[in-house]
Amino acid sequence: MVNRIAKLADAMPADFEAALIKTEPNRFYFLDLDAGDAGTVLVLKDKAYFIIDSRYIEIARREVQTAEVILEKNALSQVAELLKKHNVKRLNVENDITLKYFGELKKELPGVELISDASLSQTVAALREIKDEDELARMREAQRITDECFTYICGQIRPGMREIDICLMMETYMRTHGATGLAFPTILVSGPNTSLPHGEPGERELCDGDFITMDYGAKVRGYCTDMTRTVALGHVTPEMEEVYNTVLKAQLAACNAAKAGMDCKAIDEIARKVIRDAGFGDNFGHGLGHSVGIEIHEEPRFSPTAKATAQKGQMMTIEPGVYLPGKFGVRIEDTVVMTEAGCEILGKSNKNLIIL
Ligand SMILES: [Mn+2]
Repeated sequence: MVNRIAKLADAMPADFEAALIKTEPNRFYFLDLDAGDAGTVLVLKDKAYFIIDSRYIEIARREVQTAEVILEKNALSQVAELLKKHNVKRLNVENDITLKYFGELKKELPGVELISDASLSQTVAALREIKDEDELARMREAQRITDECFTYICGQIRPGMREIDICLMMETYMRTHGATGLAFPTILVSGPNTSLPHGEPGERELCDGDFITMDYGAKVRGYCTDMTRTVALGHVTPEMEEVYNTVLKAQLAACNAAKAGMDCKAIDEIARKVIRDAGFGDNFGHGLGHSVGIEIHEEPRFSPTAKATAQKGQMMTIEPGVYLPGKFGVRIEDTVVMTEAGCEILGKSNKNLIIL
């Protein structure tokens, strides 16, 4: 495995002494070990420690190779001892720890300067943005399962089934076909509920003439994928077809144009223009996409206010939508990997209008 801890020390400013990694996704990124919300990682210039309680100590000792694993007794006094031992006077902390934890650090680490600006969090975020081969392989596997699940569920959906039942079938399929988890709780909405971009699946029974929007993804060894498909049941009205084809055109335009080196804002605008030109500009309220990895929503974003430039190796979603309140909505989403030549769509699921 790539030593991500060594990469962190190299990426920090020259006066870097030590960093405390406490947030869950960052700890996972550095250790490649899922210990839930437990454990503390202390990164020094040329050494790292992982202080972890007895629930995870056996697996940590077996799996973690890039940090010395220490059984947790009182994590903060252990950190204090280690800082003293290594003569560390300045400690970078993530800027999204809780105020409560920050207060405890101040109390337990007297004489240590806590650096709580954004420098550590931003440095870690920048490392996490660019996926390495191993991360990419996990996301490809997650997408393969996500695609398979789409084919499976399209063969199962019938009028009269409830949203929550289909949802459960999808989640069961993914968990029994290689997913180590779900990227997020599956969104499955039907009929008028499809105008809610992140509606919750409920007891509504599917009927002829519904759109069904499925926004979901598998997780494989810590890495998420994200896909949305909207399918129809029985038949569509001309208005439904028009909206569907508009969203599809916008999605394809963005997928065809996006490449590393472009402004994220410009990529958003490509899809947004298609939707605006078709007269649905006011019905596409969210950004075009987001980065994805250990977390389902990471930086950067494709949005009208984005400041970043797309970079090679970023995993992004491209997910335009049009939502007509009280009527229906359509969203089509793929996860893509940014390259200098363009963007490669990770999945293979059909995007043309499917009428089941
Ligand atoms: Mn998404």
